[in-house]
Parts: sequence; C-alpha cells; structure tokens
Amino acid sequence: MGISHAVGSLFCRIRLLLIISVCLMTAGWAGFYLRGSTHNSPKYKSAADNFWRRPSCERKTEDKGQPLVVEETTKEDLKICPALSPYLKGIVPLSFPPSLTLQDVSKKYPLVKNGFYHPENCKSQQRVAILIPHETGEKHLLYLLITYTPFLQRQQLEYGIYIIHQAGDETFNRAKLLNIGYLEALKEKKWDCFILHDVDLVPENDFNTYLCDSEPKHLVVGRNATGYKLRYKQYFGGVTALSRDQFAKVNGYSNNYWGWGGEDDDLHSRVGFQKMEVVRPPPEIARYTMIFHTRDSGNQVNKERMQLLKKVSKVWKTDGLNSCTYKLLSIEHEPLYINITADIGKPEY
Ligand code: UD2
Ligand code: MN
Repeated sequence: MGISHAVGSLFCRIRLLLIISVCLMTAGWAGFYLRGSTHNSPKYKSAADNFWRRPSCERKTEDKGQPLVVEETTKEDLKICPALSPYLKGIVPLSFPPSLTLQDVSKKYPLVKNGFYHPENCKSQQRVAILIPHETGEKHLLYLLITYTPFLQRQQLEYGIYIIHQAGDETFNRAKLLNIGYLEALKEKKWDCFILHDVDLVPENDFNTYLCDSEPKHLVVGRNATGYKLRYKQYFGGVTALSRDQFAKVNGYSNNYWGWGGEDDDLHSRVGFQKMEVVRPPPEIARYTMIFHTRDSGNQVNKERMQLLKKVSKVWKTDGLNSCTYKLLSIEHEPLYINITADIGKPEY
C-alpha cells in the first residue's frame, strides 16, 4: 500500500463526511421551513384565537371576540373579513434577494395602487394606516416592503403605508413625525387603526395581526436582538397599534423628544393617564427580526429624555397632536407606499 493510496482513501472519507453534513444541513433547513410554514400553523392559530377571545376584548367590543369594526364600508355587499384570515401561514422565513428592486416588488403586487390596498373578496375589519418615520437608508424600506406587501394581504387588510420623512439635517424626531403621519393620513381616508412602526423591524409570524384592539396594542414582545424577551414591563417601542380614537385620546406623542429615546415611554405614560391598558399578543407570535444597523448620525441619545419623562403628567394635554406645528413639503403616492415630507422645525432647548 503506497502513500498515494492512503491519501486517496483519506480524501474519500473527507468527501463522504462532507456529503453527509450537507445532507444533514438540508434536512435541518427543510424541517425548519416545514415546521414554520405548515406544521406550527394550528398552534399559532389557537394562540391567536385565544388572544382575540380574551375576556377584556369581549367586554369592549360589539362582535364577540372580534376587534373594533369599521363604520363605513367601501363595498356594501361584501362580508367582513375574519380577524384571523384563512390565508395565514405562521412563520414565513424572511428572504431578501440582494438584486431585488422596488420596481420588481411593485410589479409583483399590481393590486396595491397609490400606496393603498384592500382585499377583493371581503371587507377589512378596519382600515389600517401604517406609519413609518424615516430619515435615511432606502434599503431598509425595501426589506420592509418585500415582507409587508404579502404579509398584510394575507391578513386581508385594507391598508396604506405612509413613510414620513424629516426634511433637513436637524436632529431626528420620531414622535413628531408619527404625529404628522396621523394628521396627514386622516386627511386622505378615515383610517380606523394606526400602526406606529420602526423602519428596521420585520415581523416573523403573520398571526401577529395588524389590527387595533379594544386597548392600545404593543406588537413587539421579542426580537432577535434581545433574545425574543420583553425588554421591560412598560416597554412600548418598535411597533404599536392604536385606534384613531385611542391615539386622539392620549393627544398623540409628545413633539419634544429630539434624538434617540424616551418618546415611547412617554406614550406609555399617556396611555396610563387615560386609564387604558397595553395588550400584547402571545410571545410566540409577536416576534420580529431587526435588520442590523448602527445608530444614525442625526439620532444621538437624547440627554433631556429623563427630564421630559418626569413632566409628562403635567404637559401631555397641551403637548401632542393639538400642538404639532410643521410645514408639509410634499405627499407623493408611489405604487406601494406614500411619501410624506415635512419641515418639522428644530429643538427649542
Ligand atoms: C428603539 C425603539 C424605537 C424608538 C427608539 C427610541 C425598538 C425596537 N425600537 O429603536 O421604537 O422608541 O428606540 O427613539 O425598541 N429613524 C430613521 N432615521 C434616523 C433615526 C431613526 O429613519 O436617523 C427611524 C427608523 O424608523 C428607526 C426608528 O426611527 O427604525 C428608531 O430608531 P433606531 O432604529 O435607530 O433605534 P432603536 O432600534 O434603538
Ligand atoms: Mn432599530
């Protein structure tokens, strides 16, 4: 037996090992996808069902176990879509092909027009406006639209996606942009429900329904970056759903949080002052992937935030929707979303 024979048989073994590991990996991935998309669906359905049918929800809604219902109708003869659509799949693996463009996505979904969509065969439970404050990074927006367009359509929602841009180079003000989104969107349609949404979060499970509830709803129990655990009990950041009336009742967000942090805790306090309770869908459903990013240059930590948070109880009635001044620069209806650009001024301190 020569050296060449020994080397040959070593290569054979390595090759065999490689083939076995590739097979195992493929089986693992296939298992993950199958578990996610089909097998686990009944489990998520019953968890989501229990959430919609919980006692506090039944107490406050007319239709037992259902969320709020739209008052006006677009098509009188259509039945109202169920709160849990039959098209839901559970976990749908996220995929972001690097070569994909916005044009590709809009071609794929011709039923979304001027940023609006409504289901064809039934009447959406609510009209849902998704408000996304945004300053930079078109790529995030693309990722979001790739996921959201089919996600919201599977949920059978009438929706519009509003991206609210802050003009100029001033420090970012997420909360004020969301107030502007609410005020401007309502000039276009009588939206029932507002989803206040970060641009870098993508939902993992379509049973996380983008409908408003009888109480303000926080949709991000967990995300990949924090081990899918709730960060703290009052945590209200990332993605929240408030009905038109709930948002008006708390006077929207404060307009005075410039830079990163605090505005979400401020909104949580407002909800408490109005004796509303935050509800959250079950943790196995309310999961998000945060697309990695470093903190943007215009969004430094807001050093004033602790001081501002101490004053909420005194100022919330006069600082919010009713004091939100800005200059609207443009509203552009793109195929898949609506761009709002506003000059929002600068911090007073
Ligand atoms: C957390 C919260 C967020 C908000 C923020 C504090 C989560 C998942 N999110 O976000 O809701 O309360 O803390 O203010 O807990 N943005 C831009 N351009 C910028 C800066 C921000 O578009 O230059 C937008 C964008 O939609 C972004 C959001 O503001 O997703 C929040 O900013 P972030 O993602 O940089 O901060 P993060 O993840 O700590
Ligand atoms: Mn983020």
